[in-house]
Amino acid sequence: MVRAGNEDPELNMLVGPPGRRVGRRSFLQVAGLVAAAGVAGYAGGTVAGMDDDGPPATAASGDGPPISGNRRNERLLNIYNWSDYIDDRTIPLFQGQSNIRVNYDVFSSNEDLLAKLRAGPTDYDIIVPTNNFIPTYLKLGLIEPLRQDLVPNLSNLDREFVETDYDPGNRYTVPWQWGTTGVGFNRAKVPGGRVDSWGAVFDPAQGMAGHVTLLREVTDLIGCALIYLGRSPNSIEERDLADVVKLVRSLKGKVRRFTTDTYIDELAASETWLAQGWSGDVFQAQDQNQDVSYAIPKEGSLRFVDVMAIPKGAPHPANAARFMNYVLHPKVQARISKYVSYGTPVSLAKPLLPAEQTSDPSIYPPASTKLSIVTLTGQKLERWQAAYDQIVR
Ligand code: N2P
Repeated sequence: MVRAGNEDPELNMLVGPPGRRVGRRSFLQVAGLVAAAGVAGYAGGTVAGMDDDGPPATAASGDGPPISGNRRNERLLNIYNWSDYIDDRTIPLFQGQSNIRVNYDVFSSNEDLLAKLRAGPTDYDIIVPTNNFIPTYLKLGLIEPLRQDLVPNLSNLDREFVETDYDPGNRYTVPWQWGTTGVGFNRAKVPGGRVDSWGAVFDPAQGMAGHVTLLREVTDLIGCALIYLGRSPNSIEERDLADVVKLVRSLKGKVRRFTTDTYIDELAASETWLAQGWSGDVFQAQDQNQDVSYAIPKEGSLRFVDVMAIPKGAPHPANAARFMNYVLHPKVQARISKYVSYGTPVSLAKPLLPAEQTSDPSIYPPASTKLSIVTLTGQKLERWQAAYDQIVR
């Protein structure tokens, strides 16, 4: 058996210095690196065989002969994931083992992703919307059922990620990682060195002006502002939404920007001192700046699961299913989760993760933490989007 590359894949899995994050700006560079790794994987002219990631990676058949529509029988996979959401080894290792070449592109908000998918057919085989958008994708017919026969590792998923309201039985989606929305802050800059309330960003203290960022994402911006105002995180009352608009607009001059993909670097550089943000992103900033901390506000917050799905008519759905199967292997989950500091939906991966991550209540909050899951459908999607459009242009 010839393996792609000379390194022991066992070592490749978890050991090694943290590499570069696949962020928005570094994407092209990393894509080049990934492409090179893929070519190296083909060099021996063999397909990597049985290994610790599960059954032998067979040739990428199964998308069928070229058929009408967009289907293509080629060893290619086009992935569209969030920025800063993967380590830099998973894609090269998958390419080496499967002989499937990967194009990896990134987006930074659910609204951007949905708009792209609604605009017409794309070449993406895997997209990673957040769970609360899945009912909308299904209603609009934008995603197709999974080839579950190619994803035996679905059995590794924790039950709560199978018995969901958005996709019971994982007929369409496979969880990538999950997390919470909270506040990333710089202990050396914020008053008292700590944060425990949404007031930190929605009513920032004197001296914080220009160093606060909020999320450029409908669910988080509107949902957390509703929580701060003491309203239901699921409210669609016009009065509540008008109050949210008024509140966030009143922050003009204090909020530096609405962003989902620059606050990691800005927190790390001590340019932003208070960022409404997602758990793992803040921990990635903390890796670079020890003054950065994360808090889930006492008023409560939101929890999300980002899920892989296959756009309807995707060119390589079988390759997509193979990648999903790979990602569900505990060692691969551990590698990704260790790097991005988000929660894994595969508990079998936890023994492979550093204890300081699995015991961290900010990554795996106890049941007592007040966290809501918001689903954005129908009227709520319309009204929340309308409120958001009055704030973020
Ligand atoms: C990754 C952010 C993903 C969380 N940077 C948003 N659902």
